[in-house]
Amino acid sequence: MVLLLLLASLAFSEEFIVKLPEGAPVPSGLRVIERFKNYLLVDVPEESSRGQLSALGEYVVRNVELRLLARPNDPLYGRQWALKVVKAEKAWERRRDCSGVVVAFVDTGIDYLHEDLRANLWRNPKECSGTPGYDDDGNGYVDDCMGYDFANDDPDPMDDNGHGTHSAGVMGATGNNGKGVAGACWKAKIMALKILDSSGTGTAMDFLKAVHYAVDKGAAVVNTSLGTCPVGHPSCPVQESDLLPLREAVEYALNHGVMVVAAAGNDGIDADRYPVYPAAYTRSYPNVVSVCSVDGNGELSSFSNYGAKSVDLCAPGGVDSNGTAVLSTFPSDTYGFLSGTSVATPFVSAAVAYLLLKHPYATVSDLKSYLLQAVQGDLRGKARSGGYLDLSAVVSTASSGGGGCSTGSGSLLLSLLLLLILLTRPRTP
Ligand SMILES: [Ca+2]
Ligand SMILES: [Ca+2]
Ligand SMILES: [Ca+2]
Repeated sequence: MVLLLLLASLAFSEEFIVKLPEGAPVPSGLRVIERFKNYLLVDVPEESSRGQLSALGEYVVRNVELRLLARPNDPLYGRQWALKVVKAEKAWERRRDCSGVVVAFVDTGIDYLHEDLRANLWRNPKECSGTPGYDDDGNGYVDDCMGYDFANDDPDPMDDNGHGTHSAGVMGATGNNGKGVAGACWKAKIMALKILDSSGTGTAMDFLKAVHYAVDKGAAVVNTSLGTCPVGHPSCPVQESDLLPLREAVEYALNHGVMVVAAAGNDGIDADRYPVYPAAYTRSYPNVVSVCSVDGNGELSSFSNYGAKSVDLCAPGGVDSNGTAVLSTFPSDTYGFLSGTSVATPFVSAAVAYLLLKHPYATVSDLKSYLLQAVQGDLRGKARSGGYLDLSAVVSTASSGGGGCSTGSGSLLLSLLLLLILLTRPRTP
């Protein structure tokens, strides 16, 4: 048969769907990959034989590739230039859901009723369905259903400033829901912890309490878009010795394998010389990531702190070529623009969440090293990684399971340990 000869003689091929007439037999000589009812998936070498195939069936068409439509339908998405800077669409082809990881936002609170956030908020089930006025989960906080307000010492972390709602939306505004904006994660689990008051100021004591709360309630990442003034700078009254509680909060997170993603600060200075904490703890703690800000062109924002040792990587937190800042959620079902390293930080928290989902047993050091490799641009001398976040690289690093992953002795040991645990795990009936 001519067709058979054609199939045999040509190396290059393409898949076609042949629809046979109802009840017709499968023609001989076809390289059938799969049959479904009267549809055949066949391997066809070239265009010429397609014409011959046409005589056999009702129609013959290419088996077209379907791709996930990673561009979300959120009406304001077209104005979210920062998502393009981090290559979010490419990342979303692989992953869009971070809801397997709880990310605590230690900030001004969150408008947890916001139309574009409420689906993505963490809840404390024992308190949400518990007894009013009673500490149902025994964690020392009464009725903390939606998180806690440490600034006013009450269980309502509603945002009375706007900053925390904006930050939360950057990481986890509900994507593809036909409303507002898209977060770097379309689905998320965001814990609202308010330590900054309506004017945006808070204390080290409340930071300590909030980090303990986050860790004790199972958060894997603490997003902290706040910090001290640049220590050592004449304008800053803070002494290093005053910072022990802040340091111990970071240590508490470290001891429980929790990452702390922190803003590098908006003083436009070298943080190696004038460190802003907690971000600058990246120098001594593997669970801390310090985030600087880039503009739409991938260059360091003029306000952003930098530092070859004290800053890890940047993310978009500045303005694009039109002078437009980063769009996200604002309280009362509104949307608005903000800039700052605090805006850049939740992009990196999203990246850490994606990494954790793929590598649930990775150490904080592993996570940090994956992150430092997943960068683009040229920010050498400004940040340890020498670049700014590439979310698509984060997600492919995460999906490769090997290539980009650290194979240090620590990881190897952990793998061996896991293997042993699996091998000795009792069988369930
Ligand atoms: Ca409680
Ligand atoms: Ca209660
Ligand atoms: Ca949305």
